[in-house]
Amino acid sequence: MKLHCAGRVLDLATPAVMGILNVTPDSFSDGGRFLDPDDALRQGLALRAAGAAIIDVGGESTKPGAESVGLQEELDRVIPVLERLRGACDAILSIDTLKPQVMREAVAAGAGLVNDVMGLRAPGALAAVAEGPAAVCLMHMQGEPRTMQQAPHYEDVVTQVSAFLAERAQACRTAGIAAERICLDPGFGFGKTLDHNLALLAGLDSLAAGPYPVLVGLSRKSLLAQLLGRGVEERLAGSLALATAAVLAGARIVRTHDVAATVDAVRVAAAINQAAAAARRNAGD
Ligand code: PT1
Repeated sequence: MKLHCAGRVLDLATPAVMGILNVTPDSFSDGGRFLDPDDALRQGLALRAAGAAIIDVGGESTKPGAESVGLQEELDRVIPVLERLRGACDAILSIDTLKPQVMREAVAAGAGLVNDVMGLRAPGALAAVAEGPAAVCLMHMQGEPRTMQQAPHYEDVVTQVSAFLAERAQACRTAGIAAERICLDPGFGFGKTLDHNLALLAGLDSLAAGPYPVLVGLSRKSLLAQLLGRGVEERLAGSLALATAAVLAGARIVRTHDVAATVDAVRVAAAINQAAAAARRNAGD
């Protein structure tokens, strides 16, 4: 499986790690640390050195309860960081945004992937991606960040999330975005209870069996507080367990704060997947 990101081809035969670079004052685990563009550049280079194939730059927090930021504020945060990273780092750059104008300017500044937790539902977002060369990550979210955790409800979370993502992928294709430019994300923690998140992880193999690569973001999320009772700085082991489970189920991109440790977990899980594929070939099916 491959993802075509603005002239670069990301080979996902072995799963890739996406490192998180938050340029926000309020992100849930590292808010305010990389607001200065030169600090953000250093952090981006560190994520790359630790093994991230993709660096995901975000200027608006979408964690539960987060408030939105204005267009100019978001541009002022992310564009200088993308411009610096483009010149200094060979990772694929990703822009985590909901706003079509940020998508456009970020791609012009070097982003090869648009990571949209709204799945390009904002007016003009499909066109903003279609007119450029970047890939897109379509994520599922029920509700909006400020209120999405108030009363999440599904009849069948795996079926509904899969149907939503299939519909958004089709909307992209209709807008002129090639299949090779699309990846999908079930949106762990976005309008989901603990049971919903666990059901999605347990059913991830069915989404991963489809035509599009699957990205997962589980790093340090509050489902680990619910499962383990741990604070945000104490969730590495739990996050690695979730990343391992996701790759065993077929996830191709893992979004994380903790790149070096996650690269190891992903490599272990990928080796198990390869052994499973070899065993299937030997059995002749
Ligand atoms: C994600 C993701 C993202 N998550 C993609 N982009 C965040 N593609 C930002 C909690 O429960 O999963 N996929 N961009 C961060 N969002 C959250 C959500 C952070 C929930 C924390 C929680 O703690």
